[in-house]
Amino acid sequence: MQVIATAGHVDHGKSTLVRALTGMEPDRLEEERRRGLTIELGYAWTSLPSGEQVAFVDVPGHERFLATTLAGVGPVPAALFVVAADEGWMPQSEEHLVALEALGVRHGVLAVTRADLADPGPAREEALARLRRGPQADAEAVAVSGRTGAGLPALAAALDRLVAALPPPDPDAPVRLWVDRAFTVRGSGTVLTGTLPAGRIAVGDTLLLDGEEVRVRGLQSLKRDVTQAVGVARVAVNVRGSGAAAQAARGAALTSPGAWARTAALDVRLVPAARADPASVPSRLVAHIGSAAVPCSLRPLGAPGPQGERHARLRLDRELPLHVGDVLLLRDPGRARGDTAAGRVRVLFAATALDVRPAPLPRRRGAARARGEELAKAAEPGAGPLLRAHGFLSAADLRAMGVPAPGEPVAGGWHADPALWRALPARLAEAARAYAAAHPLDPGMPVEAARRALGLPDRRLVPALVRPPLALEGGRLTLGGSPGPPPRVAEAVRRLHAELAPFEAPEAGTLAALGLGPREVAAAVRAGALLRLGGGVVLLPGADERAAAVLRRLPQPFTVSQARQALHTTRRVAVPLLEHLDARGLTRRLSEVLRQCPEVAGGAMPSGLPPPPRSAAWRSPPGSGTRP
Ligand SMILES: Nc1nc2c(ncn2[C@@H]2O[C@H](COP(=O)(O)OP(=O)(O)OP(=O)(O)O)[C@@H](O)[C@H]2O)c(=O)[nH]1
Ligand SMILES: [Mg+2]
Repeated sequence: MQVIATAGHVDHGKSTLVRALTGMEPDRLEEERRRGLTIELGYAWTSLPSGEQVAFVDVPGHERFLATTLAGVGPVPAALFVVAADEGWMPQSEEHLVALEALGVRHGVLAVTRADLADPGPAREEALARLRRGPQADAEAVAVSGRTGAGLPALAAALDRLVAALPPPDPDAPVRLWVDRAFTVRGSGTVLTGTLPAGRIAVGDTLLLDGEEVRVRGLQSLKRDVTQAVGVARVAVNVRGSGAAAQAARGAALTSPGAWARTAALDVRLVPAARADPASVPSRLVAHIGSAAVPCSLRPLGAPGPQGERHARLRLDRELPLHVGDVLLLRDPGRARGDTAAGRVRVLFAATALDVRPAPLPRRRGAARARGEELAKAAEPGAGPLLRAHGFLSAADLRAMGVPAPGEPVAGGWHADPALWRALPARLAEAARAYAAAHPLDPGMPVEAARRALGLPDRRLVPALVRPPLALEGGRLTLGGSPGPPPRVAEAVRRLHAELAPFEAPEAGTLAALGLGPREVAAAVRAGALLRLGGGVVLLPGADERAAAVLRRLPQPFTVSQARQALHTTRRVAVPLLEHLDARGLTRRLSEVLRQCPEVAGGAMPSGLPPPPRSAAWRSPPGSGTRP
């Protein structure tokens, strides 16, 4: 199926032609029939000679109903452009053509109607000359009469050729159905109709209606029940949902979840419409896209370029689901009836969305111009310029913006601007060094602090930026190498060296007097300046190796008490020291009370040492009488 919208000046015979082609009545309102004027969008359909189905959205031509006309043309890929043989090119012919150009509707057929009333030749030449300068340059022209039926077969054949030439839409594209009618059916709830340009809707789908979840309960296409519809199609969707469904009206959008950026702010490239006067841009405009018409304000970003193109930030009065690359038509709502007869066209700009989630502009002077220059640099909208502006975008962000991902994410599903990503490891190392200098007692910069220091959106990015000698240990960034304890701690440890016997553990009071609180002790232990044993006991570094050497000289195996005496220390130190030696494999625990040094287990004695004294101690019953 294809969907085609009519376009053309009031009374030129659009509705008559649709009626003649389809046998269906596009003007459904009593008022329309009475006044002989289309006021609302009309819908009709038929099969072309090829068998292809085509649906028409019939728009009003009267200048007062331009907003309705734009809602009809907006979501549709092709136009049936109507010019009356007896009147020729008229103001709304011009205005509608300019609108088609701004909306990017490039496919169409020209019907020169009322050919029974006048020679269609002059009107045809005039119209084709104008069309050739615009988006419908390739349109075929056919002279017809809606009254006599002359030319209708030729028109149907031309429509067949038009339809065959239209690019096939992607059936897997995300859904965005701009609602052109919403009504309530007793017992079934809300029905939304619109032109589905691409993608697929099926009964049972969960979609978003203006951001709110709804379920598709039923589906019709051209008045027939279907289980699914694939764009291009005219569809009527029966939805179940809470608030949004009841309030839905023309301009609402039914979208695939996660596939569109709902936004009220966007940065755009403006191309002035033909014959628009861009010098006098009002500050309040109406933005048209699909069937939506949303008042908006426009803030220029810098001065216009050589072709009059310029950049601006649009602020919409309500959020719309948009992709980068979408084109919005900007209309001047201020001009009154009769205005266009003077040749003024109310379509001012085609605005192409370059960023649908722009960062707030900094308050400083020149920020708007700088942003405009940044936007001007990007030839095509896409991931590159977006990442340059945002630094990071998640895969989900890019999907919602409708932008293909540029290769693989750097980490955690994030894509990064390549230049920024290259610069970040050095900045991370710098931040870790600065942190270490500011927090000498900390074991390293916490990952979260690093994320904040670098302004990263996610802490999962931090590990991917660590380069040696920087390392990530226990959720902190360490500088690598052995930087030694902070100077104050080193000095205190030097004084301990002077005061303590080799296997003497300082008391808590001694440590405190030297300024070695728990944090300082921890820093000294990390730097290897103190050896921590169990039970809060600390010794000077290397005490374990030296103790093992002494113990090797004892008769094997030996008791805790024998070890304590040999080391000239207390039980408070000996017990955790032996456990530490066990853990390091320097002693082996044989029983509750006995240990030996592994090196001498086979009977070999360390050479060069005198045989151990055969003191009485080793013969005393293990564990008895050995307490200090
Ligand atoms: N003689 C003749 N009259 C026509 C022809 N087509 C339309 N008309 C008449 O022209 C008048 C306007 O026709 P419509 O089809 O309502 O025109 P329209 O373009 O739909 O008008 P709007 O929707 O209001 O913009 C009606 O009186 C039609 O009967 C035609 O081919 N021949
Ligand atoms: Mg009409």
